[in-house]
Amino acid sequence: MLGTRRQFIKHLGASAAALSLPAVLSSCSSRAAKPNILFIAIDDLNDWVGCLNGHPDTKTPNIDALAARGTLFENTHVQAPICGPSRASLMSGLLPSTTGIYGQIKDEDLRNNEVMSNAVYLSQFFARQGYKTMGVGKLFHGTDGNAFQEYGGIHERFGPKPEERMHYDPEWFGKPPGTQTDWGAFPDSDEKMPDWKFAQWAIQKLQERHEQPFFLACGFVRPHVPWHVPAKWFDLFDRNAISTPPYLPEDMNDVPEIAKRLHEVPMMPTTEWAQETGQWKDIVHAYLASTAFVDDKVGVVLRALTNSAYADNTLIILWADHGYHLGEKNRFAKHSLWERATHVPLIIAGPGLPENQRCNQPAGLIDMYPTLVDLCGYRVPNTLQGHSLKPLIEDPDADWSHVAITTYGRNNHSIRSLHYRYSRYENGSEELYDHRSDPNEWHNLAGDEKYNPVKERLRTHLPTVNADWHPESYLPVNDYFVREQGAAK
Ligand SMILES: [Ca+2]
Ligand SMILES: [Ca+2]
Repeated sequence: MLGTRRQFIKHLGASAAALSLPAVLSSCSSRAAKPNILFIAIDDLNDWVGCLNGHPDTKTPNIDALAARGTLFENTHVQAPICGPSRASLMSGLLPSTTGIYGQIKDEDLRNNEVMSNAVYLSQFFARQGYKTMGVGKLFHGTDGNAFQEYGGIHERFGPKPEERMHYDPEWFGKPPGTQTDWGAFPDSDEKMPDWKFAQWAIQKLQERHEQPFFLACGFVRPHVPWHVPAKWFDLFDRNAISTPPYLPEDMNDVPEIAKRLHEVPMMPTTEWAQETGQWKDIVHAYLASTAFVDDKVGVVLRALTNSAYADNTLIILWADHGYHLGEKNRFAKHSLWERATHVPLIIAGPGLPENQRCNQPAGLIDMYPTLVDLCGYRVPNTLQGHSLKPLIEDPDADWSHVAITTYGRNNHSIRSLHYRYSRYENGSEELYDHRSDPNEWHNLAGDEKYNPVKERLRTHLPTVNADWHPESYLPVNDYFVREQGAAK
């Protein structure tokens, strides 16, 4: 009976979608009417955006307004919890376990293995269909010069720096170097920030006349460290009233040893340190200020699109390359297979697409490539390892058997389903969390026999290939990786 009713609702949903969806989509069958694509990337933005309810004090009115104009995939996860491998994966449509790109990598080295030498990047796919491809800012880890026909540069990447660090330098505390982590109000105007320049470049492209459909990519770099933005963005918040995220000091007691070693980021501040020095709220304040700043730049570009000749025929997709811990799990870092580092915003909006929809089925950034191909009416190449999300845009409650997979280092994977996170490390150690009762992932259920069927089911999604490290990919952040890479080379 239930099944019959569900099928009936699904049928209704499908009919409604067929009627309401595609001004854009149905017109996609003709080559002349291909929609443009505005592809907005944000660096190191976790789920602290208003529409995802990740933090009560965050101010992201422009991203929230975009979510209200489209579909918010509220259970979206990255393929890798750091910049380089996350971006290499989503642009190639291939999992890190297939490419061997588990760590950072220079763009000029991306192609130096057999799998990647044959990959067609997302932007290149559209170029082959006759699109004009343009990009600015951080799209790959640096940028691959061949990936866009026009590239507007990355400027000074992470922004102008104060003469001296303001609040944190790992070497002040006897820690290893290797992070730009610092925070504070700097410089004195938005115009000095690379993100401001990236937005201006994108706006200029939106004001130009284009004879072909375009793929325009704009990659913002805040809230990546250093958390330096002008004072006006700090002034949006009352520092003393800012909430710190949930933290359980004994949280690591039920985490496998290999997970502790793998997740170690010795150069970064710990929560214990931030509590002792009274700086936790200041760090959160700076991250929120950086997030509000980048949200404003997203808004500037979106308003330019609305005021352009392309307002009615442009798909918009907004995403972040991975999340970030701001004190949860005793860390201020990405580099983890836990929720706050894997969970990111993903919004897809455009003329003719449903508005104000939320979908909580698991999605991955790897799904963006096939989704855009599908939404624009092209056949999805069978080499891609993601899945088109178009069925979920048509009906957010559609049956969905896929999961999101995050990989950190070779053969360490975390599977996110609708309700669970299941992580399995190379030596067989496991974690299991039930997000219905434990959204902070404090209570590892992996040792409880009651959950064996759940683990067994989730295990079937683990990648069957665990490629060797790509020869130029590296991540020497801790002893685990130094040893791994030493063994690999
Ligand atoms: Ca990043
Ligand atoms: Ca725990």
